[in-house]
Amino acid sequence: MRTSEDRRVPNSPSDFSSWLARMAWRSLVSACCCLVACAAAVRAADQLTAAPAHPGQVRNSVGMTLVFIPPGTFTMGSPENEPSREKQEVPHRVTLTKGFYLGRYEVTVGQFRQFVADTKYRTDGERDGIGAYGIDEAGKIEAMHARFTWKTPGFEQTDDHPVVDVSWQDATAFCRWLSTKEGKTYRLPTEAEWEYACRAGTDTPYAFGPDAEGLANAGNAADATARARYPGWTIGIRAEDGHVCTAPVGQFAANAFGLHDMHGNVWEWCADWYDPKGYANDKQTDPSGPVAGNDRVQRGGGWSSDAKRCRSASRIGRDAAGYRGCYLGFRVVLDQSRAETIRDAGAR
Ligand SMILES: [Ca+2]
Repeated sequence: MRTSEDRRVPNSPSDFSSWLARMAWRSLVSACCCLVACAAAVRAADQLTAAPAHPGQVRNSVGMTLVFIPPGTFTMGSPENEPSREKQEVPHRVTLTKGFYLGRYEVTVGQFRQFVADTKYRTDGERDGIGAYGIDEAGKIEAMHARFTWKTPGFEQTDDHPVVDVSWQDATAFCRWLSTKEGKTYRLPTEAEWEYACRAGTDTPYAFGPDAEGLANAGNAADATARARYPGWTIGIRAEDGHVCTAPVGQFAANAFGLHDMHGNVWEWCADWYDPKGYANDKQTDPSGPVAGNDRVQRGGGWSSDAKRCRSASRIGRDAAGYRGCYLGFRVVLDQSRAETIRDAGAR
């Protein structure tokens, strides 16, 4: 604000210099105040943008944390200029009309162990005696064998590691058990829900940007750590991510939704049947995939995957009962309306 002193007309050279200096100082102070105010406004706007549209998360009876994912519209698939993309990643706009809760982490060995202890469940690989894929000492992924199961995939796993060597049917059996146990609705995410959650508002190849080397911070994939242990490996990022096989869940940076390990660690089963031709017949609002098929969708890539397989849009399909990989697990969705009940009941 100008004072009467400022408005007074200078009537000598020295008076004029003094007046000019005073005005310059006031202009500088005013500009600084403006910058501070602008920065505060930007910070406030960022906080508003980042603020969840719904109370953030719930914790369930098996110690699983699930994060609320708000409804929204996004481009599913990859642009035609994305490096290493595949034709099947057809870009198309998809709207999800309902929010949902998604596991912050992949389902762990410890959580799967609770399911098995409660039900005496035997996985497909244990029941049919064919077992699952495992890895040998040289780092070769071996053919499925009875010695490889979710308890013995060929490498050390603690209760905090993601469960592997489970079929799609095993994963959905886990969801049914948890639904019955809590009187809620747990299920695998649809493929659209999975990609929407993985992208968390981004349209780059990875949720952290375009450079695959960022996986060293954001996702456990094939890397220099694995190549040092398995010299026969030629794939992976140049950097070290510190993990040869699976990492305990939550070791890598979360995306903007607060989800960990969407890129890498283990491939994750989705609910949908897999259409290798892309999304030609899928609806654009709350899509749930083809009505029938031979395989179920897997997303996200795993610890033995090259970076391109860990991209947000990358997808493959495998047999629902017969395929069990030591780089393949899952995470679960809790339907929102049911989650509200948990939150209202005061769950942590
Ligand atoms: Ca790794």
